[in-house]
Amino acid sequence: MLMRGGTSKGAYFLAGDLPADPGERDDLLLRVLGSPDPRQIDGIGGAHPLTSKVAVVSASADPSADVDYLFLQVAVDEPVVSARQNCGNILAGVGPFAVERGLVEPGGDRTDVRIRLVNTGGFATASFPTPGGRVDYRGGTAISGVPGTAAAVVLGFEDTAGSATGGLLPTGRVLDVIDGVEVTCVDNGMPVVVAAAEDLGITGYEPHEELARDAALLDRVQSLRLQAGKLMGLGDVSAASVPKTTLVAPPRDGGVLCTRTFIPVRPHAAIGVLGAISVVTAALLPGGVPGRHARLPGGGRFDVEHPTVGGRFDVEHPTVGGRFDVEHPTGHLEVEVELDLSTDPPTAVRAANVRTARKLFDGTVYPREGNP
Ligand code: NQM
Repeated sequence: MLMRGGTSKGAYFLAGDLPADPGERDDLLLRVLGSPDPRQIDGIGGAHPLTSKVAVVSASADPSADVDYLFLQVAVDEPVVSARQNCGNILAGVGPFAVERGLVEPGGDRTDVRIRLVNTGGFATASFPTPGGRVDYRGGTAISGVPGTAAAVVLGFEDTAGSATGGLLPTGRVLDVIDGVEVTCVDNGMPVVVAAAEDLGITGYEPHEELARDAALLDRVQSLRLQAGKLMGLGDVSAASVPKTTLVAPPRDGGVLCTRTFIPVRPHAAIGVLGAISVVTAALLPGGVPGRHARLPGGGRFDVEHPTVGGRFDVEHPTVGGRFDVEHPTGHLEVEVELDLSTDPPTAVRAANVRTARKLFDGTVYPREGNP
């Protein structure tokens, strides 16, 4: 089934319809999507990382989950399929797909599907309308980057900290200096290197197309993420889709923070779901880079010095969080994030986001024959 999930698009498969051997599976998926080829002309990929994605879904063996979701990023112009990251956008289609394929019984007017995130561990619950026992994709929810409106798919996340790296602060610090630039390396569902846009010589308000033409900037982003990858315990990330890099600036359109994100070096027209959750997490840590540029609501009393993140927090009310509007090149992404600062490192309590998804096509795909 071809689905739009949030601001991404991908091919959704039942695990049992794909080869069990990961090498054979990846070889097939490259041919299905049409990679490697910058136009993916001989496959169903959309010639962009955000439209060259795959979800593999199966009933979960974990008693606390309904389904398992494995996300695969199929590179566009290289013969590479990577399972090293989550995708919160493609996740939005997983619950509806599970109901469409009969893996989950619809639960009345709305159905909640509990999803195990196979790539990284952690869980998500997707809640969406199923009136009369059928998924209803129609609705009044607009998300920026998608024309029109559709039904809301409400996503709640648990256990996302250290998704690919093992820790919320994978370097063990809230601040690192790479190439003379202060960065905060964070992983609350997505490993991200966060730096101030001004420290890389841009305002942070440039259109993403302009950033894509700035070869010197892209070289600096690549250098930052290669070194950050090592510090974050990810090893050599030259061929990996993580970590992402996000450059931040003060908000200028009513949000809490303005962002320009690179996936991993190509500028994103928006920002990923778990990417935004991770950047907001970093902004909530008192000693981190993005907090200096963010306009965070509330604040609260900070009484005690935190050993790792430096800032002070209220021991009686150690939970910080709320709903945050993140500005990106083409609009806004709203995420909910809650952290407990009384632990060291801080604990990611929960996160949430509203997406929409839509079934686009259901049928038989005919992969190109031969080697990718
Ligand atoms: O961060 C792009 C996207 C994503 C990932 C990327 C995502 C997420 O916008 O949860 O959704 O970071 O490669 O779909």
